[in-house]
Amino acid sequence: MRYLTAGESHGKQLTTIVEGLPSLMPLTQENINESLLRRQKGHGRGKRMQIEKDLVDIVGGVRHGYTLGSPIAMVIRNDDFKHWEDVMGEDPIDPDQKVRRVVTRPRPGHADLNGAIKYGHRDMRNILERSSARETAARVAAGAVAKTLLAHLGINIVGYVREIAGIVAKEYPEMSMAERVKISEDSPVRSLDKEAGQQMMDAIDKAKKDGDSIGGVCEVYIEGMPAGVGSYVHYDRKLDGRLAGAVASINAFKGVEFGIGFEAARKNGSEVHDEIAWDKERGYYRKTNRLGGFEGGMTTGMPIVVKGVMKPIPTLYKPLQSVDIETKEPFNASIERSDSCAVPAAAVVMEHVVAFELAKALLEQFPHDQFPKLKEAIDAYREEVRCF
Ligand code: EPS
Repeated sequence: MRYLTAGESHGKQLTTIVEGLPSLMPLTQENINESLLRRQKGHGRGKRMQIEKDLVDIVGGVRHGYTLGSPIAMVIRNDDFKHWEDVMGEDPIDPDQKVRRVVTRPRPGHADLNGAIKYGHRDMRNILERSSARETAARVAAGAVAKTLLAHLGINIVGYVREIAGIVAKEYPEMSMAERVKISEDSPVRSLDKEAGQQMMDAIDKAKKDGDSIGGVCEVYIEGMPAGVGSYVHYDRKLDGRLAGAVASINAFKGVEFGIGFEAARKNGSEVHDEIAWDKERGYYRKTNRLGGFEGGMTTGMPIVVKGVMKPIPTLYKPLQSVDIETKEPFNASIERSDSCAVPAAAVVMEHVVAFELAKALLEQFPHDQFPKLKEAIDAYREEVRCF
């Protein structure tokens, strides 16, 4: 299974194509819209999210509520396009027509300057329109399809916020999946820890007032993946490696951890590795889950716990120095609108990006032309693992 996205932030629409999904899997627009709506929420979002109401239009690959086995094509329209038609239209323009909203001042921390150098654009709008995190809506649509597949296989996934601006939410290793989903959904910053959540909101309000932006840490938690998915035999088949790549590819993400992650560097081996146990009902399990559900590039059958670090959004009201590419003069980069913190939304993006990689790994490992046969094969494998 693979996916492609296309579309510019203030262009007509975002398009997503997911290819390689089995036939006969129940899938509705609601499955995807629920995810899109979650991505739009969160304390700290800017004015753009008041303009957009992200709704998907499935335009291929689904009939009467079931997948056909053909590529799934999805469209999310940009409501803001109506304000940008003359700037973002696809038709050629007269050579003497003045283009509006030309960008010649690269924002520090953005793709603007490097992208302009690479693609030879003097108007950096051609870069920022695509490098914008607006694209994550299209990725969430692909991930929502994957998440639906996982849910039908009894694999559940949720993303929430662990940290914003140095305020760290408590860890709840015993918390059930249902509670994680409900509590994070009810929190404006997707925090499982109410007290820390309030402090995070205060920090976001302060950053907004100061014209600054703040980052944080998202965590994605998955239950129900069978042991032995992924592989140790070759570098590009290690599933934790693939997840790390996918997470690091999210806009503004700078680091990835599994389980106790970087903390492992400061502990002895006996404090890091998880002891193996067995009982009749569960089969093999680990007494702890410090490695976050992976050993040797494969799932252990324990919950998968992945963290991703998001830097503060680089589009700042508070100006940072840069250089105009036409005049070569220094100037202070400032902007008209931005999010002061998008970490809660990024947790939803990360959840969907991870869901896609997990679903993809399952489809590589099990026969997957038809969904009922995939489910049958995975159920049989689970029983095999239990009795191994
Ligand atoms: C973004 C800048 C803002 C954000 C946008 C990402 O958009 P605008 O330039 O239109 O104000 O709102 O995020 C989204 C549109 C979205 O859907 O998440 C950026 O520069 O990355």
